[in-house]
Amino acid sequence: MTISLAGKTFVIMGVANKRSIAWGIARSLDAAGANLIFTYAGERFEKPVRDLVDTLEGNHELALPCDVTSDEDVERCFSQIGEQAGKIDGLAHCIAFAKTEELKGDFSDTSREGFLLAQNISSYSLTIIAKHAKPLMTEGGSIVTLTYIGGERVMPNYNVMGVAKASLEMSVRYLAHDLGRSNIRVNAISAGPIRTLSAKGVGDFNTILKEIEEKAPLHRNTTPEEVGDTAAFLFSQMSRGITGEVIHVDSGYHIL
Ligand code: NDP
Ligand code: N5H
Repeated sequence: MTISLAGKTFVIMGVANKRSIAWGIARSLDAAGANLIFTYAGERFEKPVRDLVDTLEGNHELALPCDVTSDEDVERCFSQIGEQAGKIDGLAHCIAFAKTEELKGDFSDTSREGFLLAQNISSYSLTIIAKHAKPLMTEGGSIVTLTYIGGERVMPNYNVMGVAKASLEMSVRYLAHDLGRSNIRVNAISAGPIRTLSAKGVGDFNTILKEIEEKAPLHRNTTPEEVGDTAAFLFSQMSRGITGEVIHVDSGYHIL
Protein backbone atom coordinates (compact mmCIF):
# COMPACT_ATOMS: atom_id res chain seq x y z
CA MET A 1 0.00 0.00 0.00
CA THR A 2 1.98 3.02 -1.18
CA ILE A 3 1.95 6.19 -3.22
CA SER A 4 4.98 7.08 -5.37
CA LEU A 5 6.92 10.14 -4.20
CA ALA A 6 10.01 9.26 -6.25
CA GLY A 7 12.09 12.31 -7.17
CA LYS A 8 10.44 14.46 -4.46
CA THR A 9 12.29 15.92 -1.46
CA PHE A 10 10.77 16.44 1.99
CA VAL A 11 12.08 17.92 5.23
CA ILE A 12 11.17 15.98 8.39
CA MET A 13 11.43 17.91 11.66
CA GLY A 14 11.02 16.21 15.07
CA VAL A 15 12.49 12.71 15.03
CA ALA A 16 13.58 12.03 18.64
CA ASN A 17 13.69 8.23 18.43
CA LYS A 18 12.13 5.27 16.64
CA ARG A 19 8.80 5.79 18.43
CA SER A 20 8.43 9.38 17.17
CA ILE A 21 5.47 10.09 14.91
CA ALA A 22 7.98 11.90 12.67
CA TRP A 23 9.74 8.56 12.26
CA GLY A 24 6.46 6.92 11.18
CA ILE A 25 6.17 9.66 8.54
CA ALA A 26 9.82 9.13 7.51
CA ARG A 27 9.22 5.40 6.99
CA SER A 28 6.12 5.97 4.84
CA LEU A 29 7.88 8.59 2.70
CA ASP A 30 11.00 6.41 2.39
CA ALA A 31 8.83 3.49 1.23
CA ALA A 32 7.29 5.84 -1.36
CA GLY A 33 10.78 6.54 -2.77
CA ALA A 34 11.14 10.14 -1.54
CA ASN A 35 14.43 11.90 -0.66
CA LEU A 36 14.41 12.99 2.98
CA ILE A 37 16.16 15.74 4.93
CA PHE A 38 16.03 15.53 8.73
CA THR A 39 16.30 18.30 11.31
CA TYR A 40 16.87 17.81 15.04
CA ALA A 41 16.74 20.18 18.02
CA GLY A 42 20.44 20.33 18.95
CA GLU A 43 23.86 18.80 18.29
CA ARG A 44 23.39 16.09 20.93
CA PHE A 45 20.53 14.60 18.89
CA GLU A 46 22.59 14.31 15.69
CA LYS A 47 24.01 10.81 16.26
CA PRO A 48 20.74 9.07 17.27
CA VAL A 49 18.96 10.63 14.27
CA ARG A 50 21.75 9.66 11.84
CA ASP A 51 21.84 6.08 13.22
CA LEU A 52 18.09 5.76 12.62
CA VAL A 53 18.26 7.28 9.14
CA ASP A 54 20.88 4.67 8.21
CA THR A 55 18.20 1.98 8.72
CA LEU A 56 16.01 3.39 5.92
CA GLU A 57 15.96 2.04 2.35
CA GLY A 58 16.96 5.27 0.65
CA ASN A 59 20.21 7.17 1.01
CA HIS A 60 19.16 10.29 2.93
CA GLU A 61 22.32 12.11 3.85
CA LEU A 62 21.22 15.55 4.93
CA ALA A 63 20.56 15.97 8.69
CA LEU A 64 20.81 19.45 10.18
CA PRO A 65 20.33 21.07 13.59
CA CYS A 66 17.32 23.36 13.95
CA ASP A 67 16.18 24.64 17.32
CA VAL A 68 12.87 26.27 16.45
CA THR A 69 13.10 28.77 19.32
CA SER A 70 15.90 30.55 17.43
CA ASP A 71 15.12 32.69 14.35
CA GLU A 72 18.80 32.46 13.32
CA ASP A 73 18.78 28.66 13.58
CA VAL A 74 15.67 28.33 11.40
CA GLU A 75 17.06 30.79 8.82
CA ARG A 76 20.47 29.07 8.72
CA CYS A 77 18.91 25.62 8.50
CA PHE A 78 16.70 26.45 5.51
CA SER A 79 19.45 28.37 3.73
CA GLN A 80 21.68 25.26 4.08
CA ILE A 81 18.85 23.08 2.77
CA GLY A 82 18.49 25.46 -0.20
CA GLU A 83 22.23 25.33 -0.93
CA GLN A 84 22.59 21.58 -0.58
CA ALA A 85 19.26 20.22 -1.87
CA GLY A 86 17.92 23.03 -4.07
CA LYS A 87 14.13 22.88 -4.16
CA ILE A 88 11.96 20.95 -1.71
CA ASP A 89 8.44 19.59 -2.19
CA GLY A 90 7.21 19.60 1.38
CA LEU A 91 7.84 19.59 5.09
CA ALA A 92 6.58 17.65 8.13
CA HIS A 93 6.48 19.72 11.36
CA CYS A 94 6.33 17.22 14.27
CA ILE A 95 7.43 19.46 17.12
CA ALA A 96 5.80 20.40 20.42
CA PHE A 97 6.90 21.19 23.96
CA ALA A 98 5.38 22.28 27.26
CA LYS A 99 6.74 22.11 30.80
CA THR A 100 5.72 18.87 32.55
CA GLU A 101 4.27 20.82 35.48
CA GLU A 102 1.85 22.60 33.10
CA LEU A 103 0.54 19.22 31.82
CA LYS A 104 -1.25 18.32 35.04
CA GLY A 105 -3.51 20.03 37.55
CA ASP A 106 -5.55 23.12 36.73
CA PHE A 107 -5.15 25.04 33.47
CA SER A 108 -5.88 28.19 35.48
CA ASP A 109 -2.50 27.68 37.21
CA THR A 110 -0.58 28.03 33.91
CA SER A 111 2.30 30.50 34.23
CA ARG A 112 2.86 33.29 31.69
CA GLU A 113 6.28 31.84 30.90
CA GLY A 114 4.91 28.28 30.46
CA PHE A 115 2.08 29.54 28.25
CA LEU A 116 4.47 31.48 26.00
CA LEU A 117 6.97 28.60 25.85
CA ALA A 118 4.29 26.14 24.67
CA GLN A 119 3.03 28.65 22.07
CA ASN A 120 6.57 29.43 20.92
CA ILE A 121 7.76 25.87 20.30
CA SER A 122 4.47 24.15 19.46
CA SER A 123 2.66 26.80 17.41
CA TYR A 124 4.70 29.84 16.31
CA SER A 125 7.44 27.53 14.99
CA LEU A 126 5.16 26.45 12.13
CA THR A 127 4.82 30.05 10.93
CA ILE A 128 8.53 30.87 10.89
CA ILE A 129 9.32 27.51 9.29
CA ALA A 130 6.69 28.10 6.58
CA LYS A 131 8.23 31.53 5.89
CA HIS A 132 11.70 30.06 5.33
CA ALA A 133 10.53 26.88 3.54
CA LYS A 134 8.33 28.79 1.07
CA PRO A 135 11.14 30.10 -1.19
CA LEU A 136 12.46 26.52 -1.52
CA MET A 137 9.08 25.17 -2.74
CA THR A 138 9.51 26.57 -6.22
CA GLU A 139 7.22 23.99 -7.83
CA GLY A 140 4.51 24.20 -5.15
CA GLY A 141 4.50 22.05 -2.04
CA SER A 142 2.77 20.61 0.98
CA ILE A 143 3.30 21.37 4.66
CA VAL A 144 1.96 18.95 7.27
CA THR A 145 1.85 19.49 11.04
CA LEU A 146 0.59 17.33 13.91
CA THR A 147 -2.17 18.22 16.31
CA TYR A 148 -4.35 16.54 18.93
CA ILE A 149 -8.07 16.65 19.75
CA GLY A 150 -7.17 18.49 22.96
CA GLY A 151 -6.84 21.58 20.71
CA GLU A 152 -10.57 21.38 19.91
CA ARG A 153 -12.04 20.13 23.19
CA VAL A 154 -11.00 20.15 26.83
CA MET A 155 -9.10 16.94 27.57
CA PRO A 156 -7.83 16.26 31.13
CA ASN A 157 -4.23 17.45 31.68
CA TYR A 158 -3.58 18.61 28.09
CA ASN A 159 -4.05 22.15 29.42
CA VAL A 160 -1.55 24.65 27.97
CA MET A 161 -0.82 22.32 25.06
CA GLY A 162 -4.52 22.36 24.10
CA VAL A 163 -4.40 26.13 23.75
CA ALA A 164 -1.16 25.85 21.75
CA LYS A 165 -2.76 23.28 19.40
CA ALA A 166 -5.82 25.53 18.89
CA SER A 167 -3.40 28.28 17.87
CA LEU A 168 -1.49 25.85 15.64
CA GLU A 169 -4.68 24.73 13.88
CA MET A 170 -5.68 28.36 13.21
CA SER A 171 -2.16 29.06 11.96
CA VAL A 172 -2.67 26.20 9.48
CA ARG A 173 -5.68 28.05 8.05
CA TYR A 174 -3.97 31.46 7.81
CA LEU A 175 -0.84 29.91 6.30
CA ALA A 176 -2.97 27.90 3.83
CA HIS A 177 -4.59 31.18 2.79
CA ASP A 178 -1.24 32.96 2.28
CA LEU A 179 0.73 30.14 0.65
CA GLY A 180 -2.09 28.91 -1.59
CA ARG A 181 -1.07 31.64 -4.05
CA SER A 182 2.26 29.79 -4.46
CA ASN A 183 0.50 26.41 -4.80
CA ILE A 184 1.71 25.39 -1.35
CA ARG A 185 -0.85 23.49 0.73
CA VAL A 186 -0.88 23.50 4.54
CA ASN A 187 -2.71 20.83 6.55
CA ALA A 188 -2.70 19.19 9.98
CA ILE A 189 -3.13 15.59 11.03
CA SER A 190 -4.94 15.21 14.34
CA ALA A 191 -3.51 11.93 15.62
CA GLY A 192 -4.95 9.66 18.27
CA PRO A 193 -2.73 9.02 21.33
CA ILE A 194 0.54 7.20 20.51
CA ARG A 195 3.11 6.13 23.10
CA THR A 196 6.13 8.33 22.25
CA LEU A 197 8.86 10.04 24.29
CA SER A 198 6.61 13.11 24.65
CA ALA A 199 3.80 10.93 26.02
CA LYS A 200 6.17 9.45 28.62
CA GLY A 201 5.33 10.48 32.12
CA VAL A 202 1.63 10.87 31.28
CA GLY A 203 0.25 9.12 34.36
CA ASP A 204 -2.92 7.56 32.99
CA PHE A 205 -1.81 6.94 29.40
CA ASN A 206 -2.92 3.28 29.58
CA THR A 207 -6.41 4.37 30.65
CA ILE A 208 -6.54 6.81 27.71
CA LEU A 209 -5.50 4.05 25.26
CA LYS A 210 -8.02 1.63 26.77
CA GLU A 211 -10.87 4.13 26.42
CA ILE A 212 -10.10 4.46 22.70
CA GLU A 213 -10.14 0.69 22.23
CA GLU A 214 -13.50 0.58 23.97
CA LYS A 215 -15.21 3.61 22.42
CA ALA A 216 -13.64 4.67 19.09
CA PRO A 217 -15.51 3.52 15.98
CA LEU A 218 -12.55 1.35 14.90
CA HIS A 219 -11.95 -0.02 18.44
CA ARG A 220 -8.18 0.14 18.14
CA ASN A 221 -5.41 2.65 18.81
CA THR A 222 -3.68 4.82 16.25
CA THR A 223 -0.28 3.69 14.92
CA PRO A 224 2.58 5.87 13.64
CA GLU A 225 2.22 3.95 10.34
CA GLU A 226 -1.37 5.17 9.94
CA VAL A 227 -0.24 8.76 10.51
CA GLY A 228 2.75 8.22 8.16
CA ASP A 229 0.55 6.96 5.34
CA THR A 230 -1.87 9.88 5.72
CA ALA A 231 1.12 12.24 5.56
CA ALA A 232 2.31 10.47 2.36
CA PHE A 233 -1.17 11.13 0.89
CA LEU A 234 -1.02 14.80 1.94
CA PHE A 235 2.43 15.09 0.33
CA SER A 236 1.22 13.49 -2.90
CA GLN A 237 -0.77 14.91 -5.80
CA MET A 238 -3.67 12.65 -4.74
CA SER A 239 -4.51 15.35 -2.15
CA ARG A 240 -3.98 18.33 -4.49
CA GLY A 241 -7.40 19.83 -3.69
CA ILE A 242 -6.94 19.78 0.10
CA THR A 243 -5.58 22.73 2.08
CA GLY A 244 -6.28 24.39 5.45
CA GLU A 245 -7.68 21.08 6.67
CA VAL A 246 -7.35 19.10 9.91
CA ILE A 247 -7.59 15.39 9.10
CA HIS A 248 -8.27 13.14 12.10
CA VAL A 249 -6.29 9.91 12.10
CA ASP A 250 -7.69 8.64 15.39
CA SER A 251 -9.84 5.56 14.70
CA GLY A 252 -12.79 7.97 14.48
CA TYR A 253 -12.66 8.96 18.18
CA HIS A 254 -13.31 12.63 17.32
CA ILE A 255 -16.90 11.98 16.23
CA LEU A 256 -17.94 10.94 19.73
P1 NDP B 1 8.44 12.96 20.25
O1 NDP B 1 8.84 13.19 21.66
O2 NDP B 1 8.95 11.77 19.57
O3 NDP B 1 8.75 14.24 19.35
C1 NDP B 1 8.69 15.57 19.83
C2 NDP B 1 9.75 16.33 19.08
O4 NDP B 1 9.70 17.73 19.37
C3 NDP B 1 11.15 15.85 19.44
O5 NDP B 1 11.80 15.38 18.28
C4 NDP B 1 11.81 17.12 19.95
O6 NDP B 1 13.17 17.21 19.55
C5 NDP B 1 11.02 18.20 19.25
N1 NDP B 1 11.29 19.50 19.84
C6 NDP B 1 10.98 19.94 21.09
N2 NDP B 1 11.47 21.18 21.27
C7 NDP B 1 12.09 21.54 20.11
C8 NDP B 1 12.79 22.70 19.68
N3 NDP B 1 12.95 23.77 20.46
N4 NDP B 1 13.30 22.72 18.42
C9 NDP B 1 13.16 21.66 17.61
N5 NDP B 1 12.52 20.52 17.96
C10 NDP B 1 11.99 20.47 19.20
O7 NDP B 1 6.83 12.94 20.32
P2 NDP B 1 5.67 12.78 19.26
O8 NDP B 1 6.14 12.07 18.06
O9 NDP B 1 4.54 12.25 20.05
O10 NDP B 1 5.33 14.30 18.90
C11 NDP B 1 5.35 14.84 17.59
C12 NDP B 1 4.13 15.73 17.40
O11 NDP B 1 2.95 14.91 17.43
C13 NDP B 1 3.92 16.80 18.45
O12 NDP B 1 3.47 17.98 17.80
C14 NDP B 1 2.79 16.22 19.30
O13 NDP B 1 2.07 17.22 19.95
C15 NDP B 1 1.98 15.55 18.21
N6 NDP B 1 0.98 14.58 18.67
C16 NDP B 1 1.36 13.51 19.44
C17 NDP B 1 0.44 12.59 19.88
C18 NDP B 1 0.83 11.42 20.73
O14 NDP B 1 -0.05 10.79 21.31
N7 NDP B 1 2.09 11.07 20.84
C19 NDP B 1 -1.00 12.72 19.52
C20 NDP B 1 -1.27 13.86 18.66
C21 NDP B 1 -0.32 14.75 18.27
P3 NDP B 1 14.36 16.64 20.47
O15 NDP B 1 14.05 15.26 20.87
O16 NDP B 1 15.50 16.74 19.52
O17 NDP B 1 14.40 17.59 21.62
C1 N5H C 1 -4.26 14.51 27.20
C2 N5H C 1 -3.05 14.01 27.07
C3 N5H C 1 -2.25 13.62 28.28
C4 N5H C 1 -1.44 14.79 28.85
C5 N5H C 1 -0.15 14.90 28.09
C6 N5H C 1 0.23 15.91 27.40
C7 N5H C 1 1.32 15.85 26.43
C8 N5H C 1 1.67 16.93 25.76
C9 N5H C 1 2.66 16.92 24.65
C10 N5H C 1 3.96 17.65 24.96
C11 N5H C 1 4.67 17.84 23.65
C12 N5H C 1 4.78 16.82 25.93
C13 N5H C 1 6.02 17.49 26.46
O1 N5H C 1 6.33 18.61 26.13
C14 N5H C 1 6.85 16.67 27.40
C15 N5H C 1 8.01 17.45 28.01
O2 N5H C 1 7.53 18.27 29.06
C16 N5H C 1 9.00 16.46 28.67
N1 N5H C 1 9.59 15.54 27.65
C17 N5H C 1 10.74 15.85 26.99
O3 N5H C 1 11.36 16.88 27.18
C18 N5H C 1 11.20 14.83 25.96
C19 N5H C 1 12.57 14.34 26.39
C20 N5H C 1 11.20 15.50 24.59
C21 N5H C 1 11.66 14.60 23.47
O4 N5H C 1 9.85 15.88 24.33
C22 N5H C 1 9.61 17.00 23.61
N2 N5H C 1 8.32 17.23 23.37
O5 N5H C 1 10.49 17.72 23.23
C23 N5H C 1 -2.43 13.89 25.71
C24 N5H C 1 -2.02 12.50 25.27
C25 N5H C 1 -3.17 11.51 25.42
C26 N5H C 1 -1.62 12.54 23.76
C27 N5H C 1 -0.34 13.30 23.47
C28 N5H C 1 0.91 12.79 24.09
C29 N5H C 1 -0.42 14.39 22.68
C30 N5H C 1 0.71 15.22 22.19
O6 N5H C 1 0.46 16.35 21.70
O7 N5H C 1 1.87 14.78 22.21
